[in-house]
Amino acid sequence: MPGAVLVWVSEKEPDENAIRELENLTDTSGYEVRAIVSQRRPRPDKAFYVGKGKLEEVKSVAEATDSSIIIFQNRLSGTQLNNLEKYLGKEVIDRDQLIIEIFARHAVTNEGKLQVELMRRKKLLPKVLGQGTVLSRQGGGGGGGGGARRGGGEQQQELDKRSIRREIRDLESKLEKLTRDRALRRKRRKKNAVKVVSLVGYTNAGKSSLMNALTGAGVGVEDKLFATLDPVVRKLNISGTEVLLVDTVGFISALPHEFVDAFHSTLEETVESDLLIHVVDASDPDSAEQFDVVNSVLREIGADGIPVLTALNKCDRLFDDPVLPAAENTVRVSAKYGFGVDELKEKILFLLNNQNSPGVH
Ligand SMILES: Nc1nc2c(ncn2[C@@H]2O[C@H](COP(=O)(O)OP(=O)(O)OP(=O)(O)O)[C@@H](O)[C@H]2O)c(=O)[nH]1
Ligand SMILES: [Mg+2]
Repeated sequence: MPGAVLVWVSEKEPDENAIRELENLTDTSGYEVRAIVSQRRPRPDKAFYVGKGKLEEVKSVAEATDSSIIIFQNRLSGTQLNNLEKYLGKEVIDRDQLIIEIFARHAVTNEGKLQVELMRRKKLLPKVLGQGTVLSRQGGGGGGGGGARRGGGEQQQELDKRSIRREIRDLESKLEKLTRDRALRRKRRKKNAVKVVSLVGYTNAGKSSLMNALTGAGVGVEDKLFATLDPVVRKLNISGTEVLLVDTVGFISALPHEFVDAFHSTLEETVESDLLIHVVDASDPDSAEQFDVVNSVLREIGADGIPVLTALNKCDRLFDDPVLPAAENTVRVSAKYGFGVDELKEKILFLLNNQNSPGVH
């Protein structure tokens, strides 16, 4: 596996769980974490994000560990990305790009691939726009290029910018068509009065495992982040009542800004559900924070107001009570061992038949 150096800049001491998450993302996208360089800094440097001394440290650590990529936890501007790549002489990406690359690996359907391409293009645009900016410090890492060449560069930049914008428009119109197709399918379902139940939750919480436990669907399960990207729909029969169960993309803290826009057609599936099952990895020390992240994404996409059933999953790993309080619509389950699945089915049926229950708060 190619090596990566992680760079972490924060005001306070970096949080251990958040570092572990970045390591998992890095590992999932096929890089080996060789070193982590962190810096406490109240405000990022405009040109390089990190300070001068840190920049030198990153450079020498990357060389000493033979790493081919530098991954920043922090969101970088187009100018910072370009400056860093030039100075360090290696590929530099931020956490957003890392997530988008994982999405790209896991997209299977045409729709999923288009959504990922749209995110990629949107993320690429600021980098292209930042290319004309001259390094504002340290004179740059290797020859500034003469006037004639710079003129050519600007022309190239303009061409790149236009072609990326055109690609974005193309992708958006292709996706719009797919969104309309989905809406049509939903209308048909509604006419047939089939209820739709969507599994939502933090990535790796066990949504696909629970889908399998509920329906025997055989959906891919992996100890990887964003293993599921494209929505999977399966029939679920509960005591003679047939419902449709949807397994979909998981959420993560600080999702790339481009996500909600690009994944519009997939997220609509969630927004139009009759019931949400919020799957929580109750064995994760960060489960309370993850619970809040998922709720805020649900609010952002307009899925608050839909009744929610909380499934505290991975209870087989718990020796103590889960961190989250056992609220009214909460079931403790283990998708892996099938524990609590019957109770979950009963609650699904009950909530679908009593649609006045509260949604996300
Ligand atoms: N111990 C235990 N492990 C579980 C349980 N449910 C899921 N897992 C494991 O958790 C990991 C993630 O499970 P998935 O079902 O792929 O999770 P997901 O929420 O669909 O994840 P993404 O699609 O990546 O967002 C896998 O390694 C599963 O085997 C459970 O009840 N107990
Ligand atoms: Mg999954």
